[in-house]
Amino acid sequence: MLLTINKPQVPPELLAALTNARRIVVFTGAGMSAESGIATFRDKPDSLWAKFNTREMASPDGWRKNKNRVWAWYEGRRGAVLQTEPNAGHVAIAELSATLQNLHGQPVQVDVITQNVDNLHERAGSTSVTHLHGSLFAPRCMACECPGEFIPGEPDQSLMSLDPPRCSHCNSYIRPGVVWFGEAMPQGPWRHAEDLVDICHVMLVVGTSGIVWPAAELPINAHNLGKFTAEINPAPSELAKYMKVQWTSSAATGLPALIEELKKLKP
Ligand code: BV8
Ligand code: ZN
Repeated sequence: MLLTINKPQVPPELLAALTNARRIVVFTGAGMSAESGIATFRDKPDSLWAKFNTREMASPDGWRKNKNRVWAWYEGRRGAVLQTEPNAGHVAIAELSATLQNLHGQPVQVDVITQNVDNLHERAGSTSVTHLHGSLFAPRCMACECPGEFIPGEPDQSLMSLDPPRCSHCNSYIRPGVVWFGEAMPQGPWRHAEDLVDICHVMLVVGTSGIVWPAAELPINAHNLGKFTAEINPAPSELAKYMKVQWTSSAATGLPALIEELKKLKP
């Protein structure tokens, strides 16, 4: 019995837009890392916000009330990321610039803007990655903001409570280096992301529900600035109405298929 894996049909208008682009932004959310086994937040019964309460786990108030619970939870998430690998989608994004440059010989800049706090884009080889919501790998002192050190060794994902480490400068608590709900967006990455959207030709939106603000503003700005916008998501998101192309596919199947089709194109 011949098993035919039906390869996703790459939208031709997306191929054309990419071959003419010299600056490409890839805007990603939790769906980008889903096929690496990292839980998303909303779209599945076992998604994080189905099991945990954002106010308790991802807010300044939750940290004030129960630091040990919150620290253990983020260390568990860091452990999960350390135990997995970038998927074929992360790898395809890291290959996009070279693939296009081989096609037409012109320099192409690909910038990733992510809501994700994992390091899978970097581990896949992407060199321009802007984290809007911080990182699991950038703990800092909650008082003097100095970078903090993790307790050596693999984080134990089963712990429900764990003392946060102390700051070597002021002995205050080290907190997770992420942006919690109700916290202002770090201005450096935010401004940089806004600048990248202003100068891009194409924005690929991969694996986000487009529910969290102000991050969701960036794809909408790209649309309003007349950029070519395309979404890759198994289910149309809140952003679908701002997309020129809504491609019903997954990160780890759609993006590699895109690279494969681009490699077939003749200069
Ligand atoms: C702030 C870090 C003010 C922590 C995160 C305007 C309107 C309404 C509400 C607000 C508003 N403005 C502000 C708010 C409040 C809030 C907000 O947006 N609330 C939402 C819930 C309505 N925003 C904030 O609080 C922001 N701060 O506003 O501060 C302020 C200003 C000045 C001074 C003081 C304060 C800060 C928000 C940042 C929160 N931190 N993360 C952590 O990770 O624990 S957000 C976190 O959740 C992620 O970073 C990400 O951004 C978001 C999850 O969304 P997605 O990534 O899209 O994931 P989701 O699960 O929802 O969807 C997955 C998608 O993937 C689905 O579409 C699915 O179909 C798709 N998919 C699944 N599998 C695949 C796939 N796609 C492709 N391939 C697959 N295989
Ligand atoms: Zn300190």
